[in-house]
Amino acid sequence: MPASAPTEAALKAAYSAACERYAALGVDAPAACAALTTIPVSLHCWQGDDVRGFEGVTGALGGGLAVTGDHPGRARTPAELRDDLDMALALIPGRHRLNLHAIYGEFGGKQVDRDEIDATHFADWVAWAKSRGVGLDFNPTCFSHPKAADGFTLAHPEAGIRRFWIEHCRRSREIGAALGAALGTPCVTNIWVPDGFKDTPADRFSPRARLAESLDAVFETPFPAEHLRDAVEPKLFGIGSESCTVGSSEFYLGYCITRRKLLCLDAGHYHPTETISDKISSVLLYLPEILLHVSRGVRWDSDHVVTLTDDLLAIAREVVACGDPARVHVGLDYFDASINRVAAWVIGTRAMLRALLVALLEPPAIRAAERAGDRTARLALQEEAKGLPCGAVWDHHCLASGVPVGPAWLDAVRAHERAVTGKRA
Ligand code: RNT
Ligand code: ZN
Repeated sequence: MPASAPTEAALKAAYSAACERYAALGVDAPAACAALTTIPVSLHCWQGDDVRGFEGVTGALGGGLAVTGDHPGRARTPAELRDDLDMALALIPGRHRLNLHAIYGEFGGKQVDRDEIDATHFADWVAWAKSRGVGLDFNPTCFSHPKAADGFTLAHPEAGIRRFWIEHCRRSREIGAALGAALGTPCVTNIWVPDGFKDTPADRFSPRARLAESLDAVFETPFPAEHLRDAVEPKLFGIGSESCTVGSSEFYLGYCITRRKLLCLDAGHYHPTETISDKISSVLLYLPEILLHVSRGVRWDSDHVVTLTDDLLAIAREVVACGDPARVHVGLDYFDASINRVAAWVIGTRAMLRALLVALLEPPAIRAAERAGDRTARLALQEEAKGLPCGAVWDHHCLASGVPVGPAWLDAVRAHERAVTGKRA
């Protein structure tokens, strides 16, 4: 017998019972839902096309990144990518953002090298974002390019190559500032460079000094904070840079604190047992704002689709527990080509939002127990909280936001696959 979707009346009844249950614990569930709508998640454009972009040259994915899988239907043009994003956004409650990479510019069939890009190449993205009411974020693309073929960009030993990537990153910041100005919401522009060593370097100091110097050159021009927020992203290792990454965690933590930049914490960029949830409160003590790249590493920085794991719940909890979620820009970063790419966006973004909702619904008695020094009660209440009816609140939040409740969103993705993505060669 096919399962039937719950009726609206059943969803509302479950929600009102859940609200009562939460209210008894001092938690205002409708207020939690209202708070959730104020937290945007930046969807990463690169899930839609396996990090290929629209430069027109189909080089291999570089920078030690890897996309695996051969599910049909990746977006091949900006119009297709926007179409797929529209589908995904229609299935996710709330207003969100789109995170673009420089290679997703629209170059009109011309060869425009990375040191020649400007805001005009993103005019159609701005028009789309305006009409959808979404903000844009941006990233220079310092990989998948002949001048990054040996694995070095901003820390390259040759000054000419460094200059090329400095120019690319400067232009990326100009574009970011233009996007932010056009849309009236600051564009978080995040720099990640792959620079690193496959095998034991003889000199770790000089490349790091070069990276700091290049970054300082990139950040020379100030832009208003209402238009642009600069972020930089550390990493532990990549494929082909297993022994030493120039832009390590310590490198960028020091850089951000001394240069007042946003630190980007990517969940896949640390040792496999190291989590970013514990880092959030530490770095927020020293930096006004940070960026998250929420991802899911499986055994390594594999960039699996984000799901509702303990790790994700812990990250969301810390975003909320810091007291001002606006200080944490939440972005997604994964790429899976083995499943429907629109579904990958929807699954990951809904998981992120559900984790944030769970955090917003946390009973205050847990913190109170800790303040009172009652570790037994803290642990008991943490465990009991896992059984609270957050699912009923989430379902109602989806209903109230006009998006499908439960797995019903999959029907829309399947229809889109039949009519659109499945027909792509
Ligand atoms: C790479 C970084 C970086 C990229 C994107 C495509 O390890 O996580 O953020 O994934 O820029
Ligand atoms: Zn990342």
